[in-house]
Amino acid sequence: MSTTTQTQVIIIGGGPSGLMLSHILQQQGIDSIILERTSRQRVLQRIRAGVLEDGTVQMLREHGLGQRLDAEGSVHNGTGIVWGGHEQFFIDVKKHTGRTMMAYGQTAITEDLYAARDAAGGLIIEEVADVVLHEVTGRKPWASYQKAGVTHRIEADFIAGCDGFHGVSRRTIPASVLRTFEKVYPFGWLGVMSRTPPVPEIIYANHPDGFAMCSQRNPMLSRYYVQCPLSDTPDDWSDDRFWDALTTRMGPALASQIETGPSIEKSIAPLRSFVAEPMRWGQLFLVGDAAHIVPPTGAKGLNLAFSDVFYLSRALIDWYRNGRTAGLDGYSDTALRRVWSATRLSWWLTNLLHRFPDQTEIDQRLQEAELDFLKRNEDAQRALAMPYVGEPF
Ligand code: RFL
Ligand code: PHB
Repeated sequence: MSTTTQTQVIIIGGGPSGLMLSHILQQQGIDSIILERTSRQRVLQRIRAGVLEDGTVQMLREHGLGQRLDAEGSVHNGTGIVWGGHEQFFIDVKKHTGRTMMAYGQTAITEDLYAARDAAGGLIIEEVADVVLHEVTGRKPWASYQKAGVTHRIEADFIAGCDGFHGVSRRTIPASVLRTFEKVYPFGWLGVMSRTPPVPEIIYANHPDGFAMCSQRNPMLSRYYVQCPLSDTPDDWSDDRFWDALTTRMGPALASQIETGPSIEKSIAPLRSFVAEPMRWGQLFLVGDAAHIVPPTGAKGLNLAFSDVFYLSRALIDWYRNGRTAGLDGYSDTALRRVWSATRLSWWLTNLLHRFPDQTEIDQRLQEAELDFLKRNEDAQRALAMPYVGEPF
Protein backbone atom coordinates (compact mmCIF):
# COMPACT_ATOMS: atom_id res chain seq x y z
CA MET A 1 0.00 0.00 0.00
CA SER A 2 1.23 3.53 -0.62
CA THR A 3 -0.08 7.03 0.14
CA THR A 4 0.09 10.40 -1.65
CA THR A 5 -0.06 13.73 0.21
CA GLN A 6 0.06 17.34 -1.01
CA THR A 7 1.81 20.25 0.66
CA GLN A 8 3.43 23.51 -0.44
CA VAL A 9 7.00 22.98 0.75
CA ILE A 10 8.60 19.62 1.55
CA ILE A 11 11.35 20.07 4.13
CA ILE A 12 13.96 17.31 4.27
CA GLY A 13 15.54 17.24 7.76
CA GLY A 14 14.16 18.18 11.17
CA GLY A 15 17.30 19.82 12.59
CA PRO A 16 17.42 23.53 13.45
CA SER A 17 17.22 24.68 9.78
CA GLY A 18 14.21 22.56 8.85
CA LEU A 19 12.30 23.30 12.07
CA MET A 20 12.90 27.05 11.84
CA LEU A 21 11.91 27.20 8.17
CA SER A 22 8.67 25.33 8.76
CA HIS A 23 7.90 27.54 11.79
CA ILE A 24 8.31 30.79 9.81
CA LEU A 25 6.37 29.49 6.80
CA GLN A 26 3.49 28.34 8.99
CA GLN A 27 3.30 31.80 10.61
CA GLN A 28 2.67 33.15 7.09
CA GLY A 29 0.07 30.53 6.25
CA ILE A 30 2.36 28.38 4.08
CA ASP A 31 2.08 24.60 4.57
CA SER A 32 5.07 22.34 4.91
CA ILE A 33 5.85 18.78 5.93
CA ILE A 34 9.16 17.84 7.55
CA LEU A 35 10.71 14.43 6.82
CA GLU A 36 13.26 13.47 9.48
CA ARG A 37 15.44 10.37 9.26
CA THR A 38 15.83 9.85 12.98
CA SER A 39 13.66 10.37 16.09
CA ARG A 40 12.99 13.64 17.89
CA GLN A 41 14.73 12.23 20.93
CA ARG A 42 17.95 11.68 18.94
CA VAL A 43 17.81 15.14 17.38
CA LEU A 44 17.46 16.60 20.89
CA GLN A 45 20.47 14.66 22.14
CA ARG A 46 22.84 16.53 19.82
CA ILE A 47 24.81 19.05 21.83
CA ARG A 48 26.73 21.03 19.20
CA ALA A 49 26.38 24.80 18.97
CA GLY A 50 26.33 27.26 21.84
CA VAL A 51 26.92 30.83 20.71
CA LEU A 52 24.39 32.85 18.72
CA GLU A 53 25.00 35.95 16.66
CA ASP A 54 22.97 39.07 17.29
CA GLY A 55 21.03 38.54 14.02
CA THR A 56 20.09 34.98 15.01
CA VAL A 57 18.83 36.19 18.40
CA GLN A 58 16.72 38.94 16.73
CA MET A 59 15.31 36.45 14.27
CA LEU A 60 14.30 34.03 17.03
CA ARG A 61 12.64 36.88 18.96
CA GLU A 62 10.80 38.18 15.88
CA HIS A 63 9.29 34.76 15.34
CA GLY A 64 8.03 34.35 18.89
CA LEU A 65 10.93 32.22 20.15
CA GLY A 66 12.53 34.79 22.46
CA GLN A 67 10.93 34.02 25.81
CA ARG A 68 13.13 31.19 27.10
CA LEU A 69 16.13 32.51 25.15
CA ASP A 70 15.95 35.85 26.97
CA ALA A 71 15.32 34.19 30.34
CA GLU A 72 18.05 31.55 30.15
CA GLY A 73 20.57 32.78 27.54
CA SER A 74 23.59 34.72 28.68
CA VAL A 75 24.63 37.88 26.82
CA HIS A 76 28.31 38.23 25.92
CA ASN A 77 29.96 41.51 24.98
CA GLY A 78 33.03 39.84 23.51
CA THR A 79 35.45 36.95 23.64
CA GLY A 80 38.73 36.35 25.46
CA ILE A 81 41.91 35.08 23.80
CA VAL A 82 44.91 33.67 25.67
CA TRP A 83 48.28 32.36 24.48
CA GLY A 84 51.82 31.63 25.58
CA GLY A 85 51.24 32.15 29.30
CA HIS A 86 49.98 35.71 28.77
CA GLU A 87 46.93 37.06 30.51
CA GLN A 88 43.82 36.82 28.39
CA PHE A 89 42.90 39.83 26.30
CA PHE A 90 39.37 40.67 25.32
CA ILE A 91 37.93 41.34 21.86
CA ASP A 92 35.29 43.87 22.87
CA VAL A 93 32.67 43.12 20.25
CA LYS A 94 30.11 45.45 21.81
CA LYS A 95 32.49 48.41 21.77
CA HIS A 96 33.45 47.83 18.14
CA THR A 97 30.05 46.92 16.69
CA GLY A 98 27.39 48.00 19.19
CA ARG A 99 26.12 44.41 19.14
CA THR A 100 26.43 41.39 21.43
CA MET A 101 26.30 37.58 21.27
CA MET A 102 24.23 35.15 23.30
CA ALA A 103 25.28 31.81 24.81
CA TYR A 104 22.22 29.55 24.35
CA GLY A 105 22.57 25.90 23.35
CA GLN A 106 21.43 24.28 20.12
CA THR A 107 19.65 21.67 22.27
CA ALA A 108 17.52 24.39 23.88
CA ILE A 109 16.76 26.01 20.49
CA THR A 110 15.70 22.67 19.07
CA GLU A 111 13.45 22.03 22.09
CA ASP A 112 11.87 25.49 21.64
CA LEU A 113 11.33 24.83 17.92
CA TYR A 114 9.75 21.40 18.49
CA ALA A 115 7.44 22.97 21.11
CA ALA A 116 6.44 25.69 18.62
CA ARG A 117 5.81 23.14 15.85
CA ASP A 118 3.69 21.03 18.23
CA ALA A 119 1.67 24.07 19.38
CA ALA A 120 0.90 24.99 15.76
CA GLY A 121 0.07 21.41 14.75
CA GLY A 122 3.06 21.26 12.37
CA LEU A 123 3.61 17.92 10.67
CA ILE A 124 6.99 16.27 11.33
CA ILE A 125 7.28 12.71 10.06
CA GLU A 126 10.05 11.02 12.02
CA GLU A 127 12.09 7.88 11.37
CA VAL A 128 11.64 7.93 7.61
CA ALA A 129 13.98 5.92 5.37
CA ASP A 130 15.04 6.03 1.72
CA VAL A 131 14.04 9.62 1.00
CA VAL A 132 14.32 10.25 -2.76
CA LEU A 133 13.63 13.57 -4.50
CA HIS A 134 11.87 13.44 -7.90
CA GLU A 135 11.22 15.87 -10.78
CA VAL A 136 13.12 18.56 -8.94
CA THR A 137 13.51 20.73 -12.05
CA GLY A 138 9.83 20.42 -12.98
CA ARG A 139 6.92 22.50 -11.70
CA LYS A 140 5.66 19.84 -9.28
CA PRO A 141 8.58 18.19 -7.49
CA TRP A 142 7.84 15.30 -5.14
CA ALA A 143 9.56 13.15 -2.56
CA SER A 144 9.16 9.48 -1.77
CA TYR A 145 10.10 7.78 1.48
CA GLN A 146 9.55 4.60 3.45
CA LYS A 147 8.08 4.40 6.90
CA ALA A 148 7.33 1.14 8.70
CA GLY A 149 7.68 -0.75 5.42
CA VAL A 150 5.17 1.44 3.52
CA THR A 151 6.12 3.70 0.58
CA HIS A 152 4.74 7.26 0.70
CA ARG A 153 4.71 10.13 -1.77
CA ILE A 154 4.47 13.87 -1.05
CA GLU A 155 3.91 16.40 -3.85
CA ALA A 156 4.75 20.09 -3.45
CA ASP A 157 5.77 23.36 -5.12
CA PHE A 158 9.24 23.44 -3.54
CA ILE A 159 11.69 21.22 -1.65
CA ALA A 160 14.00 22.63 1.04
CA GLY A 161 17.07 20.45 1.63
CA CYS A 162 17.74 20.99 5.36
CA ASP A 163 19.23 17.53 5.87
CA GLY A 164 22.75 18.37 6.97
CA PHE A 165 26.11 17.43 5.51
CA HIS A 166 25.31 13.71 5.06
CA GLY A 167 21.79 14.21 3.71
CA VAL A 168 20.26 13.23 0.39
CA SER A 169 19.36 16.70 -0.96
CA ARG A 170 22.79 17.92 -2.04
CA ARG A 171 23.55 14.52 -3.58
CA THR A 172 20.42 14.87 -5.76
CA ILE A 173 22.05 17.73 -7.66
CA PRO A 174 24.07 16.39 -10.64
CA ALA A 175 27.86 16.70 -10.50
CA SER A 176 27.73 18.68 -13.75
CA VAL A 177 25.76 21.42 -11.91
CA LEU A 178 27.23 21.36 -8.40
CA ARG A 179 30.68 22.69 -7.55
CA THR A 180 32.13 21.84 -4.15
CA PHE A 181 35.08 23.31 -2.25
CA GLU A 182 36.57 21.45 0.68
CA LYS A 183 39.36 21.61 3.24
CA VAL A 184 39.71 18.99 5.99
CA TYR A 185 41.83 20.01 8.98
CA PRO A 186 44.32 17.51 10.42
CA PHE A 187 42.88 17.46 13.96
CA GLY A 188 39.59 17.28 15.85
CA TRP A 189 37.89 18.87 18.84
CA LEU A 190 37.24 16.83 21.95
CA GLY A 191 34.17 18.40 23.57
CA VAL A 192 33.25 17.89 27.22
CA MET A 193 30.12 18.94 29.10
CA SER A 194 30.22 19.14 32.89
CA ARG A 195 27.74 20.19 35.56
CA THR A 196 30.07 22.84 36.96
CA PRO A 197 29.82 26.65 36.97
CA PRO A 198 31.51 27.99 33.79
CA VAL A 199 34.17 30.70 33.74
CA PRO A 200 32.35 33.97 32.98
CA GLU A 201 33.71 34.57 29.45
CA ILE A 202 33.97 32.55 26.25
CA ILE A 203 37.73 32.06 25.83
CA TYR A 204 39.91 30.69 23.02
CA ALA A 205 43.49 29.53 23.74
CA ASN A 206 46.49 29.01 21.49
CA HIS A 207 49.09 26.78 23.20
CA PRO A 208 52.04 24.72 21.87
CA ASP A 209 50.08 21.60 22.98
CA GLY A 210 47.11 22.71 20.85
CA PHE A 211 43.91 24.78 20.88
CA ALA A 212 41.49 24.87 23.83
CA MET A 213 38.29 26.76 24.59
CA CYS A 214 35.90 27.56 27.45
CA SER A 215 32.20 27.96 26.73
CA GLN A 216 28.96 27.50 28.63
CA ARG A 217 25.29 26.59 28.46
CA ASN A 218 23.89 27.90 31.76
CA PRO A 219 25.13 28.88 35.25
CA MET A 220 25.62 25.20 36.18
CA LEU A 221 26.62 23.75 32.82
CA SER A 222 30.05 24.26 31.23
CA ARG A 223 31.19 23.32 27.74
CA TYR A 224 34.91 22.94 27.05
CA TYR A 225 36.95 21.81 24.05
CA VAL A 226 40.56 20.77 23.44
CA GLN A 227 42.20 20.07 20.09
CA CYS A 228 43.14 16.37 19.70
CA PRO A 229 44.47 14.04 16.99
CA LEU A 230 41.78 12.67 14.67
CA SER A 231 42.91 9.15 15.53
CA ASP A 232 41.89 9.64 19.20
CA THR A 233 38.61 8.33 20.61
CA PRO A 234 36.82 9.72 23.70
CA ASP A 235 38.04 6.61 25.59
CA ASP A 236 41.61 7.89 25.17
CA TRP A 237 40.63 10.88 27.30
CA SER A 238 39.94 10.19 30.97
CA ASP A 239 38.41 13.16 32.79
CA ASP A 240 41.73 13.77 34.55
CA ARG A 241 43.65 13.84 31.28
CA PHE A 242 41.09 16.24 29.82
CA TRP A 243 41.17 18.70 32.75
CA ASP A 244 45.00 18.61 32.76
CA ALA A 245 45.12 19.44 29.06
CA LEU A 246 42.50 22.18 29.35
CA THR A 247 44.06 23.92 32.37
CA THR A 248 47.61 23.70 30.94
CA ARG A 249 46.48 25.24 27.64
CA MET A 250 44.45 27.98 29.35
CA GLY A 251 47.43 29.02 31.49
CA PRO A 252 47.73 29.43 35.28
CA ALA A 253 45.51 32.52 35.72
CA LEU A 254 42.50 30.88 34.06
CA ALA A 255 43.29 27.39 35.40
CA SER A 256 42.65 28.68 38.91
CA GLN A 257 39.13 29.80 37.82
CA ILE A 258 38.14 26.56 36.08
CA GLU A 259 36.01 24.33 38.29
CA THR A 260 36.52 20.70 37.32
CA GLY A 261 34.06 17.83 37.84
CA PRO A 262 32.86 14.60 36.25
CA SER A 263 32.10 14.87 32.51
CA ILE A 264 28.50 14.16 31.50
CA GLU A 265 29.28 14.00 27.77
CA LYS A 266 32.45 13.56 25.77
CA SER A 267 32.73 13.43 21.97
CA ILE A 268 35.18 14.17 19.18
CA ALA A 269 34.24 16.25 16.12
CA PRO A 270 36.34 16.58 12.94
CA LEU A 271 36.95 20.06 11.49
CA ARG A 272 36.11 20.85 7.90
CA SER A 273 35.46 23.83 5.62
CA PHE A 274 33.04 22.91 2.82
CA VAL A 275 30.90 24.96 0.42
CA ALA A 276 28.59 23.68 -2.33
CA GLU A 277 27.51 26.02 -5.14
CA PRO A 278 24.86 26.79 -6.28
CA MET A 279 22.44 26.38 -3.37
CA ARG A 280 19.48 26.02 -5.73
CA TRP A 281 18.68 23.48 -8.42
CA GLY A 282 15.23 23.86 -10.00
CA GLN A 283 12.70 23.81 -7.16
CA LEU A 284 15.24 22.42 -4.64
CA PHE A 285 16.91 24.85 -2.23
CA LEU A 286 19.80 23.78 0.02
CA VAL A 287 19.83 25.23 3.53
CA GLY A 288 22.38 25.09 6.39
CA ASP A 289 24.85 22.22 6.78
CA ALA A 290 23.41 20.55 3.65
CA ALA A 291 25.25 23.23 1.64
CA HIS A 292 28.16 24.28 3.84
CA ILE A 293 30.23 23.26 6.85
CA VAL A 294 32.61 25.43 8.83
CA PRO A 295 35.01 24.41 11.58
CA PRO A 296 33.40 25.36 14.93
CA THR A 297 36.11 27.97 15.67
CA GLY A 298 34.09 31.19 15.42
CA ALA A 299 30.70 29.57 16.16
CA LYS A 300 29.28 30.16 12.69
CA GLY A 301 27.55 26.90 11.63
CA LEU A 302 24.14 27.29 13.24
CA ASN A 303 24.14 31.03 12.61
CA LEU A 304 24.72 30.45 8.88
CA ALA A 305 21.93 27.88 8.87
CA PHE A 306 19.58 30.54 10.30
CA SER A 307 20.70 33.19 7.80
CA ASP A 308 19.91 30.76 4.94
CA VAL A 309 16.46 30.21 6.51
CA PHE A 310 16.02 33.98 6.73
CA TYR A 311 16.65 34.48 2.99
CA LEU A 312 14.72 31.41 1.81
CA SER A 313 11.66 32.04 4.00
CA ARG A 314 11.37 35.61 2.76
CA ALA A 315 11.79 34.51 -0.86
CA LEU A 316 9.06 31.85 -0.49
CA ILE A 317 6.70 34.27 1.27
CA ASP A 318 7.19 36.84 -1.52
CA TRP A 319 6.46 34.16 -4.11
CA TYR A 320 3.29 32.90 -2.41
CA ARG A 321 1.99 36.40 -1.58
CA ASN A 322 3.01 38.43 -4.60
CA GLY A 323 4.07 35.92 -7.24
CA ARG A 324 7.54 37.48 -7.31
CA THR A 325 10.48 35.20 -8.16
CA ALA A 326 13.35 37.65 -7.48
CA GLY A 327 14.05 36.33 -3.96
CA LEU A 328 14.06 32.72 -5.12
CA ASP A 329 16.24 33.56 -8.13
CA GLY A 330 18.69 35.49 -5.93
CA TYR A 331 18.68 33.03 -3.00
CA SER A 332 21.88 31.16 -3.87
CA ASP A 333 23.98 34.28 -4.54
CA THR A 334 22.64 36.13 -1.49
CA ALA A 335 23.15 33.22 0.89
CA LEU A 336 26.57 32.34 -0.52
CA ARG A 337 27.96 35.86 0.03
CA ARG A 338 27.40 35.41 3.78
CA VAL A 339 28.52 31.77 3.67
CA TRP A 340 31.90 32.66 2.15
CA SER A 341 32.40 35.49 4.62
CA ALA A 342 31.81 33.15 7.60
CA THR A 343 33.90 30.41 5.95
CA ARG A 344 36.79 32.86 5.72
CA LEU A 345 36.44 33.92 9.37
CA SER A 346 36.34 30.37 10.73
CA TRP A 347 39.27 29.29 8.52
CA TRP A 348 41.31 32.30 9.67
CA LEU A 349 40.55 31.70 13.36
CA THR A 350 41.26 27.97 12.97
CA ASN A 351 44.67 28.74 11.45
CA LEU A 352 45.46 31.32 14.10
CA LEU A 353 44.55 29.20 17.12
CA HIS A 354 45.44 25.56 16.35
CA ARG A 355 48.66 23.60 16.37
CA PHE A 356 49.15 21.92 12.96
CA PRO A 357 51.04 18.58 12.83
CA ASP A 358 53.69 19.96 10.45
CA GLN A 359 54.07 23.22 12.38
CA THR A 360 57.60 24.15 13.42
CA GLU A 361 58.74 26.53 16.15
CA ILE A 362 58.78 29.48 13.79
CA ASP A 363 55.14 28.82 12.81
CA GLN A 364 54.18 28.82 16.50
CA ARG A 365 56.07 32.11 17.03
CA LEU A 366 54.39 33.64 13.98
CA GLN A 367 50.95 32.73 15.36
CA GLU A 368 51.95 34.31 18.67
CA ALA A 369 53.24 37.44 16.88
CA GLU A 370 49.89 37.69 15.08
CA LEU A 371 48.05 37.35 18.39
CA ASP A 372 50.29 40.06 19.87
CA PHE A 373 49.47 42.32 16.90
CA LEU A 374 45.77 41.66 17.45
CA LYS A 375 46.12 42.46 21.15
CA ARG A 376 47.83 45.80 20.46
CA ASN A 377 45.84 46.90 17.43
CA GLU A 378 42.28 48.20 17.85
CA ASP A 379 41.67 48.23 14.09
CA ALA A 380 42.59 44.54 13.87
CA GLN A 381 40.20 43.83 16.76
CA ARG A 382 37.42 45.72 14.99
CA ALA A 383 38.09 43.75 11.79
CA LEU A 384 37.61 40.54 13.78
CA ALA A 385 34.65 41.79 15.86
CA MET A 386 32.46 42.62 12.85
CA PRO A 387 32.28 39.19 11.20
CA TYR A 388 32.45 37.46 14.61
CA VAL A 389 29.23 39.07 15.86
CA GLY A 390 27.78 38.35 12.41
CA GLU A 391 27.15 40.51 9.38
CA PRO A 392 23.61 41.88 9.18
CA PHE A 393 21.20 39.72 7.17
P1 RFL B 1 21.69 19.34 11.10
O1 RFL B 1 21.68 19.84 12.50
O2 RFL B 1 22.74 18.40 10.69
O3 RFL B 1 20.25 18.70 10.84
C1 RFL B 1 19.97 17.95 9.67
C2 RFL B 1 18.84 16.99 9.97
O4 RFL B 1 18.54 16.23 8.79
C3 RFL B 1 18.37 14.85 9.14
N1 RFL B 1 18.67 14.04 7.94
C4 RFL B 1 17.71 13.51 7.14
N2 RFL B 1 16.38 13.54 7.22
C5 RFL B 1 15.68 12.89 6.26
N3 RFL B 1 16.28 12.21 5.23
C6 RFL B 1 17.62 12.16 5.12
N4 RFL B 1 18.20 11.51 4.10
C7 RFL B 1 18.40 12.83 6.10
N5 RFL B 1 19.73 12.99 6.30
C8 RFL B 1 19.87 13.73 7.41
C9 RFL B 1 19.34 14.63 10.29
O5 RFL B 1 18.97 13.53 11.09
C10 RFL B 1 19.22 15.97 11.03
O6 RFL B 1 18.23 15.93 12.03
O7 RFL B 1 21.73 20.56 10.07
P2 RFL B 1 21.09 22.03 10.16
O8 RFL B 1 19.64 21.98 10.57
O9 RFL B 1 21.46 22.73 8.91
O10 RFL B 1 21.83 22.73 11.41
C11 RFL B 1 23.22 23.02 11.35
C12 RFL B 1 23.83 23.02 12.76
O11 RFL B 1 23.46 21.83 13.42
C13 RFL B 1 25.37 23.15 12.72
O12 RFL B 1 25.76 24.10 11.75
C14 RFL B 1 25.98 23.59 14.08
O13 RFL B 1 25.75 22.60 15.06
C15 RFL B 1 27.49 23.85 13.96
N6 RFL B 1 28.15 24.19 15.25
C16 RFL B 1 28.07 25.46 15.77
N7 RFL B 1 27.36 26.41 15.13
C17 RFL B 1 27.24 27.66 15.68
O14 RFL B 1 26.60 28.53 15.05
N8 RFL B 1 27.78 28.01 16.90
C18 RFL B 1 28.51 27.10 17.60
O15 RFL B 1 28.93 27.44 18.72
C19 RFL B 1 28.71 25.79 17.03
N9 RFL B 1 29.42 24.88 17.69
C20 RFL B 1 28.90 23.23 15.95
C21 RFL B 1 29.53 23.61 17.18
C22 RFL B 1 29.01 21.93 15.46
C23 RFL B 1 29.78 21.03 16.17
N10 RFL B 1 29.86 19.71 15.64
C24 RFL B 1 29.69 18.53 16.39
C25 RFL B 1 29.85 19.52 14.20
C26 RFL B 1 30.29 22.73 17.89
C27 RFL B 1 30.44 21.44 17.40
C28 RFL B 1 31.32 20.51 18.19
C1 PHB C 1 30.11 26.08 22.10
O1 PHB C 1 29.66 26.67 23.10
O2 PHB C 1 29.85 24.90 21.87
C2 PHB C 1 31.01 26.82 21.17
C3 PHB C 1 31.24 28.18 21.38
C4 PHB C 1 32.07 28.89 20.51
C5 PHB C 1 32.67 28.22 19.45
C6 PHB C 1 32.43 26.88 19.24
C7 PHB C 1 31.59 26.17 20.10
O3 PHB C 1 33.49 28.90 18.61
